[in-house]
Amino acid sequence: MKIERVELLHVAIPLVSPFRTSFGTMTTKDTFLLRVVTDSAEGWSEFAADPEPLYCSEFVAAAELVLHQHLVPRVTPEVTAAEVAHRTEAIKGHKLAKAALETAILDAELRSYGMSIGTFLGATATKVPAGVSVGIKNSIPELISDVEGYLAEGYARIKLKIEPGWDVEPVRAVRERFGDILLQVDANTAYTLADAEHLRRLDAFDLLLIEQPLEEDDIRGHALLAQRIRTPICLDESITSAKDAATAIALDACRVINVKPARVGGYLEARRIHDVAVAHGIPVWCGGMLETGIGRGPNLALAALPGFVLPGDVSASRRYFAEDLTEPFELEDGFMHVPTGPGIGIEPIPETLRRFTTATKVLYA
Ligand code: OSB
Ligand code: MG
Repeated sequence: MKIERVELLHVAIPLVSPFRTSFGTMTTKDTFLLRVVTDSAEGWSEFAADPEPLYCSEFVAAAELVLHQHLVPRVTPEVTAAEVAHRTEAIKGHKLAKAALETAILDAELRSYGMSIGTFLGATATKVPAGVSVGIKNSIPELISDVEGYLAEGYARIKLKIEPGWDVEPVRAVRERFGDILLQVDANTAYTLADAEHLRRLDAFDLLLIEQPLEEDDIRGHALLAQRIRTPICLDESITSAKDAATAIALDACRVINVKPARVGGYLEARRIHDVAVAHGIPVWCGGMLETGIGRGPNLALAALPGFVLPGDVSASRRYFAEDLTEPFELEDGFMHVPTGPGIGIEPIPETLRRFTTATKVLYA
């Protein structure tokens, strides 16, 4: 497949409400899309990180530079999606930037074959149960009211963001008020092993899992914590490859894995993590990064693989945005439908994209 043009489009889309985590508060989805034009089809992707390196070390400006100067030159003019990781291997790190590049090329390639990404990855479901990630709130009543709204909409699972000072009490309040719902928490690395006894108090609430309690590079810490709490540990930030997943599983550092395609360099590596996890009997679920429809479409396809046995952070467009860049993804009886069209199965609405685009840059022509 011959690449003729690569464009980077900065977009800024307001969130319906601020999203607060242990690492910061987001009010706008401020990122970029990649558009790859080839001799046979056009492909789209979305960069998953933010303007500031708070969730991970990558950020928008750095990704733009590394794509322009180091990644795009290595894949042009002729490449297949399967070759992208290999060709860019010499460039250390920058997995989210690599994922954006590989995904746009994969989208173009699959569109040229008329094949959906779900079919390509091995999806076995046509719809997937949707969870929702609920940010840190100013008060427990505010949290209860938000969770009540999401449950009324039909979400199949609630994830509460936690941090020191906002953990046991909000979890207790939600459990007491809503009873036997699927409930889990995400700390985004906010604790240390010294907090083990405190975190053990969460064992009383029968959570599905606690996501990434400790630092990203602390696999051993997670293994030690796992011996001291009953709540299953799920890793997010720590897992950046199938190799990491195999290591974490072998060291008993996690009993569940959050698979985010962007964090691991793309959908091909995400599928390998799924395969490693399935081989070890480790359940996985599809994480999210508050993506627009461009990121959500392919995430839904991944979430339809058979090892994705827990509801993912794949919520409806309206949970994030009053207006999405694509036709909105909607919740139906607690499920989200997997796109079936060629490639990622969704594209930006031109007029909407134009309104939300703040700058365009040609990376290759
Ligand atoms: O840790 O899973 C996370 C959003 C941005 C960055 C990191 C995370 C999240 C979420 C939201 O939890 C998931 C979503 O609904 O997209
Ligand atoms: Mg997380």
